[in-house]
Amino acid sequence: MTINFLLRGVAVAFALTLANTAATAHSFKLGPIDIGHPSARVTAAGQTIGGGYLKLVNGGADDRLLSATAGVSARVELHSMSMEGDVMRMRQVDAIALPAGKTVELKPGGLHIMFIGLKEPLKAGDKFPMKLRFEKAGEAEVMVNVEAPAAAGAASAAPGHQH
Ligand SMILES: [Cu+2]
Repeated sequence: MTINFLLRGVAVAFALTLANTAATAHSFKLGPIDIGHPSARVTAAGQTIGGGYLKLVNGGADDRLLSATAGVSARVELHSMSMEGDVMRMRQVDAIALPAGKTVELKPGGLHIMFIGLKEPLKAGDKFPMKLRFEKAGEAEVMVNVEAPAAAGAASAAPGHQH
């Protein structure tokens, strides 16, 4: 399944979210892979999808993130996002490559986890478990922190991770 969505004016909201994540960092370890600060963006009432982010540091051999699962939504997908001209395009990917010795960041505007069919809105301060499956390192369960964009006033006026 491929999804293409048009997103405009999202760069400001992404920058604000990145600035927010350092304050409450937490991380998990699975063999040679460090899983840094899994987080999800707060969602509005009635919003059925949400974005998930984390930082993967691979201290071992080449690996791949194959899937993520969580009870908060009907489905969880791995997505890529890129600018084509002034249009943001998002599509599902089969896996996310983790080359040996490299850091891969899932973040707003780039690779991310997508929670599809949310059962309830994600509220700031909530935490929920998510399972990650890697081709070689196996499975890890991490806790995802739900976070609001840093500057709520400014961010609410801008389009967020809406797709
Ligand atoms: Cu997405």
